[in-house]
Amino acid sequence: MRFDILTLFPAMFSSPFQQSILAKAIEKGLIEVRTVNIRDFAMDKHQVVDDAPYGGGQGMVMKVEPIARAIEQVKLGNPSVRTVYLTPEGKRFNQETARELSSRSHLILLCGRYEGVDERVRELLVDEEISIGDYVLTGGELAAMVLIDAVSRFLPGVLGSDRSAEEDSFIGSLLEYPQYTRPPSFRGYEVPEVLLSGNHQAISGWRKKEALRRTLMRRPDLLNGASLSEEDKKILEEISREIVS
Ligand code: 6GU
Repeated sequence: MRFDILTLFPAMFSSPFQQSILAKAIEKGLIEVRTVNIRDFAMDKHQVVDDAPYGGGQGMVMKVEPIARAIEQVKLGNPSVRTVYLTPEGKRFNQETARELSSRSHLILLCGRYEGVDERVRELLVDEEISIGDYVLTGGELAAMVLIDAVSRFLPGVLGSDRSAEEDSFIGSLLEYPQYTRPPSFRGYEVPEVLLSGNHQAISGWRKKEALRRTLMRRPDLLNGASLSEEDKKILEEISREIVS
């Protein structure tokens, strides 16, 4: 899968993709991440990419022509590429959107700065607008990194062969159970005995209960949409009884 990031700050993207799983994914050719500097597509002598808003007001607006030329250059190589604009006004990004986007072979990620882009960019050049949450960042660059990371995890071979993105939190609508590794005792805080027992049935029972407990305590909203078995519901009742007593 290929990502073309349109940005005024391409240097922001150097290190995140040179580490760990995403670096390996690039090395294996599973993903390709390129940056396109929008400023290179400003045709005037001073390479102006922003201007004051018509009608007055605070800040600067990113101009339409450099963005249009940058997008059109990427589209020369692939006319069917999908263009996503990262903005706090977009549709909220989640695991489901990440999975959907992972079925595409090529995305353009347009990163806004300042007071955003000229509305004609959104009307004429963008297919989809995405926000990564209800807070305001200084630009779309960090959001683009988040999106690429979450989407790439769904591509076959990016995670270890024995793991799949589907198994992780939110897909089954439960949070993960607590994990421990050596030592068995740290400053008097012991690893739960059942995990050292070698009794696999007891261990999976404990993990199920702790995943349900954690979800109930931290993200009860996830339980509404979860596909809970009768067994799960019994365990939840048991946890609720333990809490009140
Ligand atoms: Cl995509 N951009 C900016 N600037 N702020 C955000 C965001 C995006 N998503 C959440 N906050």
